[in-house]
Amino acid sequence: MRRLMYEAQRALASPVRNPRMATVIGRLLGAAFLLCFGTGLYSHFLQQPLPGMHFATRPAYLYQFTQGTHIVAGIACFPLLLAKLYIVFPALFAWPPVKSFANFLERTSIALFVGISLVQIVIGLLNTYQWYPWPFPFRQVHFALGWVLIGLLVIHIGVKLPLITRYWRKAPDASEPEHLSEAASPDRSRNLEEVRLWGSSRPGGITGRLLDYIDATPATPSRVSRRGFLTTVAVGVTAVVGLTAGQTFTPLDATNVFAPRKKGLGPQGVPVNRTSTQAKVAEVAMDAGWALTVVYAGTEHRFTRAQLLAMEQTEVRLPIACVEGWSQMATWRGVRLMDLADTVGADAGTSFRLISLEERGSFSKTQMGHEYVRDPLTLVALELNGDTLHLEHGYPARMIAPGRPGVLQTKWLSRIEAIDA
Ligand SMILES: Nc1nc2c(c(=O)[nH]1)N[C@H]1C(S)=C(S)[C@@H](COP(=O)(O)O)O[C@H]1N2
Ligand SMILES: [Mo]
Repeated sequence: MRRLMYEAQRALASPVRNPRMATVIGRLLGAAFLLCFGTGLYSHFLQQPLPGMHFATRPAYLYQFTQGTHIVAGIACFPLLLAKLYIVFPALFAWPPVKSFANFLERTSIALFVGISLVQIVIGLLNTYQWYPWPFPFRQVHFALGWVLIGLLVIHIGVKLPLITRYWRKAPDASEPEHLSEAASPDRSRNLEEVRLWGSSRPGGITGRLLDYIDATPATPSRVSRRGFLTTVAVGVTAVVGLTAGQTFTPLDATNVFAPRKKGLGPQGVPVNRTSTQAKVAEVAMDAGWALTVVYAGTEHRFTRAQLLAMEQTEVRLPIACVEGWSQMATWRGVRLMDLADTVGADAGTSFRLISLEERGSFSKTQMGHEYVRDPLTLVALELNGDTLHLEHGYPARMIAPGRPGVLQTKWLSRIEAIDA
């Protein structure tokens, strides 16, 4: 077995399967992971703030930028992770599989790291297509796995630190062991001889045939050159990013072929994530008796659409920036939330709970910190892109605020309640 594995490693030897290349790709992958983790934490806490947390409301495109980065970096992980696995693949054939307890821990942590990384980027990608072929809640699991991965990343870097520092800048030269596998032995002919003897004892068996194959395979490593490999990885990353990033990054709109959302497609030129039918609000939202209820200090204040339209109207340019990575700039018109808050007598430190006509759904009730309430760009929007707000965009009124995730831009508003401090 040992010899078989040894020869398998030898057959897999390649100029790109070396610690230097593992370091080069590993750095990029590590950077992408850290970007995903940082932007992911930010997105998570915006949606589920810890007590006392406050956020920057500007620049208005802040969340569009952080979440766009999250998705782009996550998508780039696909070719990078495949490249990394390609490089270290021969290590699977190390024999014995476990040499010591430390070695066992190292290999187990790497197996977990690889497996969980794959799960993380796959469920993240499927989430951007709103496809959930699993029984668990996406957001909580994605968040928890993020922490696990950061822990495993720290362990991985710690274990590999000697290799990483050694190959951080330097290309491997002839005096260094070139390959990650142990099979870079100069003693190939003697080995092969033994292998042949051993293999021929099982003629026609799988082992025998594999050994015949290895025997017939020249010792010269594969012809994948370092430059060719790096070019392939670069083309892969450019392709997956270039063909999707246009969903949030306007200059790439023309090449947005694979992303789930396309800029400008949808009623009033804005995509719709959840329709009024899915949210089961079509009827109540069109009811002529609708009024927005604002609750402060136990008193309910009702505002009909006509009354809201009679108040001072403000026009703002703000994006819808969905957690799923797409975003769309739009022109909104309506009443400043600040003005409504003043009208009901709320003070500057008041945060609000936003309640939708939608009865079910995890974002039918959300919270808005006072920093957003008091931002002059935050509107109870009544119009979108020059027309009455479309039912699918939240008619009769929706919230729009700078720097917030799409999920918190509540459509089909029903009530706004002050939260007791
Ligand atoms: N009441 C309610 N508001 C909602 C949602 C929802 O499901 N219900 N979806 C949110 C999400 S996830 C996004 S990205 C934006 C999308 O707004 P749009 O459909 O007008 O583009 O609305 C948000 N507002
Ligand atoms: Mo969203």
